[in-house]
Amino acid sequence: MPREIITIQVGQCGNQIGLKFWEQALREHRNQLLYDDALSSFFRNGEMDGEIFEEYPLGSEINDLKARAIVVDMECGVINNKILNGELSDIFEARQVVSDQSGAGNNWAQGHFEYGPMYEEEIMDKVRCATEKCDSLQGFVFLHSLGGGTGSGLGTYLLKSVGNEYVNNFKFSTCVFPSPENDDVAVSPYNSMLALNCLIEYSDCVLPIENQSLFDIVKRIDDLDKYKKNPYGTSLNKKIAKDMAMADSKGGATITDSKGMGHHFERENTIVAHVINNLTSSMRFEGSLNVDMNEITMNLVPYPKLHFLVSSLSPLYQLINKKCDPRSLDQSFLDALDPNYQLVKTDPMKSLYLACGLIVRSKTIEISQVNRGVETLQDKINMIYWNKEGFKVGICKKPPINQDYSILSLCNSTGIRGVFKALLSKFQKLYKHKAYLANYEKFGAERDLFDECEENCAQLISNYAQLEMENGKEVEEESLEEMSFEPIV
Ligand SMILES: Nc1nc2c(ncn2[C@@H]2O[C@H](COP(=O)(O)OP(=O)(O)OP(=O)(O)O)[C@@H](O)[C@H]2O)c(=O)[nH]1
Ligand SMILES: [Mg+2]
Repeated sequence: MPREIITIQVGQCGNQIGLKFWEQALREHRNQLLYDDALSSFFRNGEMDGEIFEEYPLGSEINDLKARAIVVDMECGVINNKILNGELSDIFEARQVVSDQSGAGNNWAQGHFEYGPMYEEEIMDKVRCATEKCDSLQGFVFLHSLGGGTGSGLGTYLLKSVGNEYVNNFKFSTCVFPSPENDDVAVSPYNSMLALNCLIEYSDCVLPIENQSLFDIVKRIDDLDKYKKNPYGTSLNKKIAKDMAMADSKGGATITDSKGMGHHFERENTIVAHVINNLTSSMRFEGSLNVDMNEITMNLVPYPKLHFLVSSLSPLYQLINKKCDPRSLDQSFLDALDPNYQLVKTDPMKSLYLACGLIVRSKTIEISQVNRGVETLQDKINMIYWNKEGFKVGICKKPPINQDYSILSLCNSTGIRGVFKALLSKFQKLYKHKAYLANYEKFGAERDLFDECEENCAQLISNYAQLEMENGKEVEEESLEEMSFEPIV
């Protein structure tokens, strides 16, 4: 059975989220003694012998764990400070890392057309090295943002390179979409659209995460937290305290400092890492009903290009603040339909669902409880007419640390088109004025490419709309058919 997953984390955002994910995953496996099949999906076990990492076989005691990860950034700050010299430096080997000095300057084209060809060979060599250490490679998880230059441009370049070489292994992309209201990168709509164009074509499954959703969740946590009344102590005068609270809650401090010192999306990334942890939990631990990422992709993506998932996690607010949000199990199932629990904002009641996945983590949950939760959801949502039963459920018997249970829902729903519509309109506002285009043309991103991206995004939006229309018609016809059996009175 295919097993190992290789994570490719690119750019500042990809690496900061990656780091949080590895940190949480390590904590979850802290008390484990033996290196088993499940653990080997994300980690290698062994010991350093000089420069070489000597691998131990399955079934051996856990010694040194190394992440099956490729770490790439064209700026060296995060890599030097946090990856190679941070608390988790032991789980990365220098040979897994590729970095440069100056970054891609928030320019997709520089990341894609300059750094792509420049670093392709070096990075792909590292990818090959990582795959050679796998018994049976399952696929790749990419972590990156879309709004900057490296994660967006080079990240999508690597997605293509990996796709060309590993045709039969899935490519799963976890991507952070810039906040439309609070982003420091003026050209982020260009970068995101250029990246989206590649994701539509080359990724098997995308988990979009909107920074605005993360900021809103964090703000709600702050609003709920009584301690936050005066978080900055009594010695500060009220005005400074107020300004800081404002900046924090808007994500303002986060944004203006995103490339420098200060707040580094700490809480936002903690949330994303929890999502990835839940997503991968049933691969990392033995469970009664395991689903791997291959199955998720297979079950949730009925049309190849409509492969964008809406995720929500519950309990959510407690992850950051223990005092928030106690949820009952039944409530947690329903949170799958609450935009306040979604990592990308959609309107569940106005969406058509093509397929849904639930990953439930609990030691004690019974199948009957899960079935009841699924039935409640089925009653509430509008599922496409040919897939009324389209729920895929995974159960992992190991709950997250400090929680009794958690439910991650992953839905393929037409509601996601709102995200693309908003992005397209932001893009068009800039493109209409041909703003900043010279910066992109300089690196080989011509207007043809911009036009292509615009068309493909519009096409994607219309594909979702079409499904809604067709479903409406089918449902109408079905009910007419039913009616035709009624006795005529
Ligand atoms: N959630 C989250 N968003 C981030 C983080 N770091 C940056 N961003 C967002 O990502 C976008 C910028 O991308 P970065 O990842 O900083 O850029 P990069 O990939 O390093 O590319 P360059 O620096 O341009 O070479 C903006 O929308 C930021 O708000 C992070 O750690 N977490
Ligand atoms: Mg950067």
